[in-house]
Amino acid sequence: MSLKLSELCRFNEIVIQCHDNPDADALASGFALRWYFSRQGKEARFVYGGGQEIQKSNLVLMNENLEIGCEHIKSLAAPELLITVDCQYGESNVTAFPAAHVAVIDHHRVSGELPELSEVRSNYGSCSTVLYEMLRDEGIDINENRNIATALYYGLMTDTGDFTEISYPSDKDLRDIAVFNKSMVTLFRNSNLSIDELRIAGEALRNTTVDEKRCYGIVEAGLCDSNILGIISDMFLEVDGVSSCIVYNILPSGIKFSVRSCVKEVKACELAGFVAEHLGGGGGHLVKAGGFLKKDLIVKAGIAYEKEAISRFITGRMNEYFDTSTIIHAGEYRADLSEFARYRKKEFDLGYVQAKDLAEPGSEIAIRTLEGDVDVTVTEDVYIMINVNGEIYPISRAKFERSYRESDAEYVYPGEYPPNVINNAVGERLPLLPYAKSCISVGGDGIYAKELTGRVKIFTMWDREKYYLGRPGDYLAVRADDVSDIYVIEREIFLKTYEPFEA
Ligand SMILES: [Mn+2]
Repeated sequence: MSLKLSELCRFNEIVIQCHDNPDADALASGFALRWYFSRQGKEARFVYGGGQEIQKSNLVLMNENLEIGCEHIKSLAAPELLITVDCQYGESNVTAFPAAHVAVIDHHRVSGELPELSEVRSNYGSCSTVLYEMLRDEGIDINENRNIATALYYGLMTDTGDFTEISYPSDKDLRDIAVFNKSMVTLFRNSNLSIDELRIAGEALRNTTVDEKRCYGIVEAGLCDSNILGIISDMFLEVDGVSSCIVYNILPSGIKFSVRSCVKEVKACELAGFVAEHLGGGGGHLVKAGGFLKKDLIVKAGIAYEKEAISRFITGRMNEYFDTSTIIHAGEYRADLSEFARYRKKEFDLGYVQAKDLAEPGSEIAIRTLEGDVDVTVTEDVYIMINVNGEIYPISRAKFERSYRESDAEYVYPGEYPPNVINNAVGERLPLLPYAKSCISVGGDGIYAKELTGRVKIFTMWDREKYYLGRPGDYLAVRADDVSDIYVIEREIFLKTYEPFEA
């Protein structure tokens, strides 16, 4: 997947769309893309949907002062080409508009099937950086237009916590190269809140609840833009003793909330998903996330749609999250094997890749497993398994050799979407299939496993910073030949691929 902007010029009627509740990065990306088209003699529209018009002061100023002209729309007659920027078509925060063709330019994790015309660089700090590079690839210098350079710089700045979360070379390039309008950026930066929003934040912060045992905080805020919820939660997280928090407000149609976490034991995106389970949706990043609970679903669940009942519900969900998750650190945990039964893998044709075929030894790659992402340093001894359903996970060469036998058969991938890993240093996606070889499971010593009755977070031998999540019904597994190697197997995969084994 590598999209060039010039490939999009074969279309004539073009609409650029960013996510609902646009942020600075979304505005900047669409702005730069529309500028590109206008240079090619094509007039594109730049729009966003959703119930709310941009309210946050810095974004209103940015949209007006830089002449971005992003329009809020309710409906759209299907254009020839719809390009989503800073988001992916089909996502829950992207109002679905019809289009004859769809393209995607983004920097978030891939969330579903991508159209053929897409460029997603998941490890980039901002979509502004993606646009900066795509323009450069067309021989266009962003500094030809001061407003474009200013928008892209500010988009990157706001998406990376004032550049503090920057680590990729291209992000640094944009930061250092952009010749931006300093007074404009200073103005935006100091217009983050309106006076009413400052009062809403102040009022909200007077009524914080902190659970000292579980180290979380809860705040209900008044009516405000969802970005303000984020600002309040950022501030709340700074408090000593608060390592995760949720800030919400009650809207006529449902409850909007923002989640933060500064500890590796709590992924903000997972906590947001837990709070919203069955009642709406939640997600985001490890540190910052958010979500929405739909009023009709809340009422249907028997919860009164009023302050007190909602507060009790949110507190209950938070307590449940912390009380029902067990944290396991591989290597420190000693499994009580009397609770486990022994299993071995059925004989299957599987695939594997040697990590060194994908990236230089020493480089760090991100492997997206079913139970969570792991960052792994490439060595001669790292292999990546491609399991029966096409999902992937890392395995050491020694364990691979004990459990699998190489086969001469050509490898046929069983899944729908070809798997990738990401080279973290450059944010590049590396497809596995060109290097995949066939192997057959030989059983080996097998594993000890037991069905989970609660949620388990496992910091495996592979990654001490990010956990695998196991849910009730999944299986906790320990390798029989190395009981310190503990992990989670998703229920369906376990039932499909393992059988009882008497040694
Ligand atoms: Mn962004």
